[in-house]
Amino acid sequence: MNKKIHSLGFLSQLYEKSPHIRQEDCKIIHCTPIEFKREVKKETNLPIIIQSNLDSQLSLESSEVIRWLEQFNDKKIQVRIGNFSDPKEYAYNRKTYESQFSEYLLNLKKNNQIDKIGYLGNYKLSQDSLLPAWALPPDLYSQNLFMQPSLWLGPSGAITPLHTDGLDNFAVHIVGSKRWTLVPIQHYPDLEVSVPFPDLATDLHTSSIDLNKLGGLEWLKKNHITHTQFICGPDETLYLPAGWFHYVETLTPSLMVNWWVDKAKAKPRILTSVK
Ligand SMILES: O=C(O)CCC(=O)C(=O)O
Repeated sequence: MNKKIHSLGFLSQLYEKSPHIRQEDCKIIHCTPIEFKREVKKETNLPIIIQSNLDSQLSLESSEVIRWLEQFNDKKIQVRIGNFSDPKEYAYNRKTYESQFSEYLLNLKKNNQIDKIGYLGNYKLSQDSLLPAWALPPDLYSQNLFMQPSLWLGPSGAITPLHTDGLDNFAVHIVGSKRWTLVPIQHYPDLEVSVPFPDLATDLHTSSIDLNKLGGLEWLKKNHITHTQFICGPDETLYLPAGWFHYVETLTPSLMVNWWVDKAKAKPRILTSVK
């Protein structure tokens, strides 16, 4: 096993400073937006699901969603294809095809098959994109602490293999549900990690463990890797503290917008205050 802790980026500092989380304490916390700041101050470094008070009950067919997505219709997009759970394809041999947003959306509605249409993951929204309240992170921090958000749109079966981004993340689930499997950064040395784009993305550290092939939770349990797994869905925002490894499976056709905290403006885990 590659036990190396790559000294690139902020991850090595996070690794040094993160509290050790025991399996019995590794669970997802649920709270309201108001309770969130209080939860975060406890510095447990645990992920939190924030239940929105909007109760928007949206689907890909809702008129608000259709109207919102229309603004992207003419955009050219790169859609991920291939073996989604394969870490090598994710990190090093990523395959994409070019499409137009409107065409992809139409295909997604007609044909919910990952091998036919692929996954529009991490589509960066431009500065002039309009964002409705149900796509925003909880109104607790100044909007300018966040980087431009990304949109994730895809059918069931879309998988993002195990990796960490080194940034605090608010993943706003708008339509559909995803299963998240999380591993705290203390297990960095056990996860055969590499940095696929050292010049472009120093904070993207990917694991070569193919959780899909190895049997997911069973593999984690067998190897005594602390972990938690849960499903996150509409009107919920996952707060994922910087450093957590995540493996994400789309369970039903899904639309999500995620907001990374810009570390040039706020230290990763400002929320839990890594000095
Ligand atoms: O939803 C996904 O497929 C992956 C999301 C992700 O990796 C992230 O929000 O950092």
